[in-house]
Amino acid sequence: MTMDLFDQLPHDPWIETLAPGAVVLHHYARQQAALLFADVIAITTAAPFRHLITPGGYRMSVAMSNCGQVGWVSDKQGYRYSSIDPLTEKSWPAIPARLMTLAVDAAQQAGFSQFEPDACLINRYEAGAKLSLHQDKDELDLRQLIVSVSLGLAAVFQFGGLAREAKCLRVLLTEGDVVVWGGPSRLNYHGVLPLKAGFSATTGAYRINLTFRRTR
Ligand code: MD3
Ligand code: FE
Repeated sequence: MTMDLFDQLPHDPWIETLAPGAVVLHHYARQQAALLFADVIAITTAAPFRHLITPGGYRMSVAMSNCGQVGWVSDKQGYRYSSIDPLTEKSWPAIPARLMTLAVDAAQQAGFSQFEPDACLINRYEAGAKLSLHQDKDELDLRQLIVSVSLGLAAVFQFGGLAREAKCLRVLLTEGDVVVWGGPSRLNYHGVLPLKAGFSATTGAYRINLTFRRTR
């Protein structure tokens, strides 16, 4: 019975610095998780999740969508940001105010006062889905930070170095964790290990990750 009282205590975000410029705000968005997920549902009703094809011809195990002025897309022609969703042939939905505020506030908490994202990539992981080690470098100005928000099932995130061969740190990202990637860590290799099956009260069988970016 008294456990319920503990569960309702507001817990401060626990801040962890992985590397210079890479700051994890553990649990930062946890109280808002259901509202944030409702925003994801609204966005992906207009711009449905889809499994993109890599330039090499492989179907990505992570399903993706976007909101914002542009969205990240991949096909046999390559990776790029596009103002038109190739699936619906319409503009992407705008970034909802709640998501925008969260990203800007988190950046500020991590010490970055100037962040105006123009794109938000939404990744949906089902059991077994993974993201291989990669760098994010399709943005015009690579000095601009990226803010990531995780919802639903937890996943093991791999944080490497500037070389693919560098040893990776493993970080468990759970619901409400927000990570700010700026400064020297912006070009570090990173990935997500295959998602373990489970059930989340917020998202059901899925993990959702949102990455807010300034692309131009
Ligand atoms: C470190 N997403 O969408 S978020 C991606 O959990 C991506 O879905 C992962 O990698 C996910 O590109 C990881 C954390 C993240 C995002 C961007 C980064 C870490 C980063 C850019 C530079 C360094
Ligand atoms: Fe990435």
